[in-house]
Amino acid sequence: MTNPNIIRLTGFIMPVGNGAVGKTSVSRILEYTSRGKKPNEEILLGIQKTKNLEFEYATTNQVFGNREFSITLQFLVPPGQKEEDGDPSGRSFQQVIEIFKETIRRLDVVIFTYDLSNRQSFQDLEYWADAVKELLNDASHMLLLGTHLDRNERIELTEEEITAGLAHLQKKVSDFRPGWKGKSAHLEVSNLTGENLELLLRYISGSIISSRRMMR
Ligand SMILES: Nc1nc2c(ncn2[C@@H]2O[C@H](COP(=O)(O)OP(=O)(O)OP(=O)(O)O)[C@@H](O)[C@H]2O)c(=O)[nH]1
Ligand SMILES: [Mg+2]
Repeated sequence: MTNPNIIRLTGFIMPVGNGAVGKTSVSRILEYTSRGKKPNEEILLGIQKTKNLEFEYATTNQVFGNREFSITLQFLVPPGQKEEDGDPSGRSFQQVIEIFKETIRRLDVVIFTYDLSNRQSFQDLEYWADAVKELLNDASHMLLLGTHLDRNERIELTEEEITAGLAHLQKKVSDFRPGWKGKSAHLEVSNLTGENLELLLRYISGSIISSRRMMR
């Protein structure tokens, strides 16, 4: 039976970042997390390079304050292929955005995604801030997400580097959009072991609620 007191919301989330950082993986695996399941290698192995805009979603029940919410996270997952890569085997991020930008009306959360074992993918987030900034609105929240937390060859990004990186992304967005008042945070997860994915689900849910309140 559906509970009439539950507040239902759908939020739109776009993960951006270099190829193979785990944008599709995290969007797909969160659906398993929302059903209380752990990910496994088989699911990850079935994920292929993104060549167009992909859609994944997960629905989660969360309590904030004394309110119960049923939140649908609608992920819009673009390719990590950059226009200048000139790879003809799939559409680039820019080609996909050119096609879909009129249909993407609001993003509640942008997830700047990098692979914790690949420093370049962290450094390139600046590129992705430039690439995605026109799709944001003043209440879009931003999350800096490190994947591959399970890897042993993790690069050691210090807390200062992460904080500075996040501040840099915030500045890019607010220079472009002076009225921007979204919130930012960072989190590290593993799409293989599921570590911190419940926290991610809750963080994104809270961001959607907050972003909606700001737009009122
Ligand atoms: N060990 C481990 N592997 C991961 C993790 N996240 C993703 N992968 C693997 O990394 C590879 C790339 O993941 P994708 O989700 O396809 O990456 P993407 O960012 O969507 O890449 P593009 O579609 O090319 O832009 C896949 O083979 C995944 O199995 C993680 O947290 N840990
Ligand atoms: Mg992908």
